[in-house]
Amino acid sequence: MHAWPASEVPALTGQGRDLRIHDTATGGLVTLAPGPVARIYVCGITPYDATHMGHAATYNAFDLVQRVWLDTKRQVHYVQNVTDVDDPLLERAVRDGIDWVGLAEKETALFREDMTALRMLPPKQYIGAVEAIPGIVPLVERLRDAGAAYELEGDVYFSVEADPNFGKVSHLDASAMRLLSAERGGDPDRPGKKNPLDPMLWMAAREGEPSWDGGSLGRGRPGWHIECVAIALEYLGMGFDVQGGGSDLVFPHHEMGASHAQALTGEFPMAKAYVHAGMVALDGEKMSKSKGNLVFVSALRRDGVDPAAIRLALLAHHYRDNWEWTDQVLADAVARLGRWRAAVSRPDGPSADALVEELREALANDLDAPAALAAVDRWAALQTEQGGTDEGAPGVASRAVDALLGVAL
Ligand code: 5CA
Ligand code: ZN
Repeated sequence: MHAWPASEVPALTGQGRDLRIHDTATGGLVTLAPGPVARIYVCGITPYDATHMGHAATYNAFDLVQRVWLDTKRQVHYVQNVTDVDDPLLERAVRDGIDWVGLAEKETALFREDMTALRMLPPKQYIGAVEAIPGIVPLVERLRDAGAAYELEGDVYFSVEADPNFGKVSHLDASAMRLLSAERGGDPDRPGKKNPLDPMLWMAAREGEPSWDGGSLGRGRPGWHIECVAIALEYLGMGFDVQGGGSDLVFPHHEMGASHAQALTGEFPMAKAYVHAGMVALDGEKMSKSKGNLVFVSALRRDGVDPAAIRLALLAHHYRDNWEWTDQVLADAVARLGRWRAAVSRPDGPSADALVEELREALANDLDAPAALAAVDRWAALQTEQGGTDEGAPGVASRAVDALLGVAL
């Protein structure tokens, strides 16, 4: 699949900082030391509805990760998937009496537009589940042949018992895992499974549903977790730097992904850091396509909201916090954008050199975007109240805000 166009990232003078970030698997901060090419996999959308503020907040977090790395003069190899065949997508197409392929294409196209408007850096490879099937089938065959997978009425399940490190991403107990599995696409109550938590790797063709040639697996379609593992291992390889997503992906998705990868390669962990963004809520409940309590990026854009203000609204929250979208959040962001734009529109001002360092420090410290915004607020207030004589300062400030926060002033 094609991704979306990249906005330019200005190079800043001085030295970028290495990123310290929270790793769910170890439960603490890790300082990442990627090679010259940092590798990141971020779980993409299931395209059955438009991009909402929760998605945008999660992608914003991983965009910041890349901006910190780029500032250290590293290159970034970024891979993202699109779950363009899965139960919720097929169910929505049936509900609305539309073609599932057309639905996925339409929502993916809208996602690209939203990401472009928000100045999110595009992945180098943007890979759909359907196009990944030829790579998924041999992995499932290998897992089966190694005894890490088994067949149940034509479907193929992964055996969590095959992984000595199972549980080391989420650290949940069995009962919590069982509840989350049932909530998030698993089938713990299906009779005949070796362990209720075992996730499906390959689903045999169902009447009226799309299916693909699965070689010795028979016709069918891939399970969810193996999709991301196949794509990540093909394009990034084992031991990449960050696997990212919202906190609703900790279990089962990222736990099972680590397990599949462990059974395939004998190594743990698949990613050096498992990084998870908090959940954005609306009216007290997690924003979700299944509940329908949604604020869409595209709807705000249609209403004339500047995408830079949407981005500032996201940045006003720490990525690991759960937070609530309200009209006030947006109004505050619009006001802040106005203040910042006024501050950089003057030809001179107070020196912004210290501001650049404050932004670097804030983001390197577990992506503390609210601290970064507070630093820009202080510089903008000084500019407004006292001004200054440094001729390059407004340019330095706006380039730093663009490069590190993705906000064009
Ligand atoms: N296709 C899978 C990942 S492989 C999937 O979870 N798709 S999704 O469309 O449901 O979600 C896309 C991303 O947005 C995921 O990282 C998910 O964790 C995140 N996300 C979904 N809802 C919210 C929310 N309310 N707040 C923050 N992030 C969210
Ligand atoms: Zn994923």
